[in-house]
Amino acid sequence: MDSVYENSRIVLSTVASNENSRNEGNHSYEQESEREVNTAKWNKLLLTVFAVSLVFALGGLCVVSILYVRALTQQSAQTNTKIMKRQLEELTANCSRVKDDLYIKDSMMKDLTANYSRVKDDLHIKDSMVKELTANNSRIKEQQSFYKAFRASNMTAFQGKLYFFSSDKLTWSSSRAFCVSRGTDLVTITSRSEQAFLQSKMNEWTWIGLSDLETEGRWVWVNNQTLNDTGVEFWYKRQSGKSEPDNWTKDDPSGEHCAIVKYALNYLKSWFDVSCEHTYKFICEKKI
Ligand SMILES: [Ca+2]
Ligand SMILES: [Ca+2]
Repeated sequence: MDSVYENSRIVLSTVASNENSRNEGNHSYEQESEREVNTAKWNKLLLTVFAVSLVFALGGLCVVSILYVRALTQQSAQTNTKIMKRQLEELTANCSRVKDDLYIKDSMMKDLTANYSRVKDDLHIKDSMVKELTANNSRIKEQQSFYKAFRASNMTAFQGKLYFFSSDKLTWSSSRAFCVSRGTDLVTITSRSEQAFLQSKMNEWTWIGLSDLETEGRWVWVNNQTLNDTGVEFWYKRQSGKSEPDNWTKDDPSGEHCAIVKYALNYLKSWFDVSCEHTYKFICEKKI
């Protein structure tokens, strides 16, 4: 009986021992599984942390890159701005210098223009003076020529007039042109004494400065005085027939329009109208 009991107890002990062993084995497996789960969780957590860190690192790198690029851009922009500002200052300075130069040149141009105008005016004045001097010189030469001719000819003075008695014979118009070219004109007789004086100096028929070339019958002296203006006339008077001036056309069909003095007659009746194309001596006159 005891042996059976003892065997039974051994068996029970063995069973109990096996049961314990089985229980212990199950417990280790659970622990191992739990450990693996925990490890996986930690790995996952670490990966998540690593991934997040990596994202933040990349983000930070991007931000730093952006800031760096922005800083570089700003620095470049500042540098460019400084360069442009310096260039602008230089351009402004150059512009100012050019403006000053232009102002100076404009002032110089105004001065030159004013000087040119003054020189031009001076030249104009001098040109006028030269012309006036030339004209005076020409008049002086004419007077010298006249006085030279006066000394060399039978020219004479009477009551404030000089008379040139020609030795050559010309037509009336050529005679007048000769007198005018020497600063004189054909004689104008304005008094009985002058008529008497001139006729006393004549030795041939002689032109005087009287004509009716412009209007037939209207006798006018070369100084535009009429016979009414001077108040004296010394036409030849015939006892019978028409007296002078008669505008005779048998000698010249165009008539007679120029006056002569016939020296051998009464000086109070010695004027004749004749053809202007005849040639006679003449008298030039100049007031002194
Ligand atoms: Ca006439
Ligand atoms: Ca006549």
